[in-house]
Amino acid sequence: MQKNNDRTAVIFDHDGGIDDLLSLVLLLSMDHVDVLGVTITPADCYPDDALLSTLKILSLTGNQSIPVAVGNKVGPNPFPPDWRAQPRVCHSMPAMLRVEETRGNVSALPADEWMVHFLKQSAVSVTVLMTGPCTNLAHALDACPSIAEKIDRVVWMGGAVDVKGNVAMHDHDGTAEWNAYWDPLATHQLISSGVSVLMVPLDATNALPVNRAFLTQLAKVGTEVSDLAGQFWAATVTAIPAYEFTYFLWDILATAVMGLPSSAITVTSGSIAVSVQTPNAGETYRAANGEGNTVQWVSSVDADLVRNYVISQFSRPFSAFTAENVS
Ligand code: AGV
Ligand code: CA
Repeated sequence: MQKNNDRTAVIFDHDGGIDDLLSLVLLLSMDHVDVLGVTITPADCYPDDALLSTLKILSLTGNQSIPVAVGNKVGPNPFPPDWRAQPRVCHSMPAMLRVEETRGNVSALPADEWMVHFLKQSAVSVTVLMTGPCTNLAHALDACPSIAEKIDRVVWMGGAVDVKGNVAMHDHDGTAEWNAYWDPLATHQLISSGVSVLMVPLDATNALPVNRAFLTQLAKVGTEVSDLAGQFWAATVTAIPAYEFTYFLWDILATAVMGLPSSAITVTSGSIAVSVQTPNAGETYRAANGEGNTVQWVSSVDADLVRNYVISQFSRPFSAFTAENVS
C-alpha cells in the first residue's frame, strides 16, 4: 500500500456534537492532514443539523470539495434529545448563518456504503478518525472486510478503561462511555476487527474539562476562528455541574492526537473486552484470559500542552485551513 510519509490521509466520522464540529475545524487546521471525506453518525445530534453545520464549516474554510456522507444506521441506546438538539446553536450563530453551504459534495450513499466505496478504490491507506459511535465503520467492515487493508489505523474517541463511564441511565451501572454504549455491538466489532485501534477514552479526556480558565485562555486570542470556537463551547456551560453532564475536550483530544508531539500523550497497550449486555453494555474493560483483543489507548495527557496546541491552531485565520494540495 502506497504511503506518503509526511502527510496523513484521514476520513473523519463524527456525530455532530459541539466538540465534533470543533474537531472538524481543528482537523482542517492541520497542514499535514488531508481530509478525504467526512461521514456523519446520527447519534449525539440530529443528522440534518450535523450535515448543515458540517457543510457550513467546509464552506467557511474553503473545503467545499471534500465529500460528505450521512449515516442511516443507529445503535439501540439513543442519546437524550436535549443533547441531540444542543449543537443546533452552532449553525445558528452569525458567522455560520452568513456563510452559504454547498451541497454538491454530499454523497447519495449512506455513510457506511460511502466508506466501502471510497476505501475499495483508495490508492493510499488512511486513518479513520471517529468522534462518535463507531457504527458506520463497523457496518462497512462487516459488508466488505477487505477494506481493513486500506485502514492504516483507527483513532476513536470512546471507552473508559480504568475510570468510570459517563452514562447515567436507568438500566445501566455507569461503567460505559456514551459513544461505546450507543451501539455496544459496533464497539465490540471495532475492538475485535483486527484493525489497529487507538482509543481516546475518558481516562485521558477527564483531564480536559471545558472550564472558565480554558475559555478565558481561548478568548484572549480574539480572532475569527477562536471566537467562533469560544461561542460554540459557551453553549455547553449551562449543563448540570456533575461529572455525567460536564463537557470535556473529548473529541478535541482525539483529533489533536493527529497533530500533537508524542510527548504530549501516554499510550498504553493491552487487551480490552466490550460488554454487549445490561447492566454494563458498552463497558470497555481490561480483559482476562484471552477474552479480549489487543488495542492501544491514550491513558493520560499533558493537559497544558493539549490546550496550548488547540488554542494555537485556532489562532490561525480561516484562509490557512484550505487544502492546497489534495490530489
Ligand atoms: O462521551 C463523550 C462523547 C463525545 O464524542 N459525547 C460527546 C462528545 O462529542 C457524548 C456525551 C457525553 N456526555 C455528554 C455528551 C454531555 N454532557 N453532553 C453532550 N454529549
Ligand atoms: Ca462526539
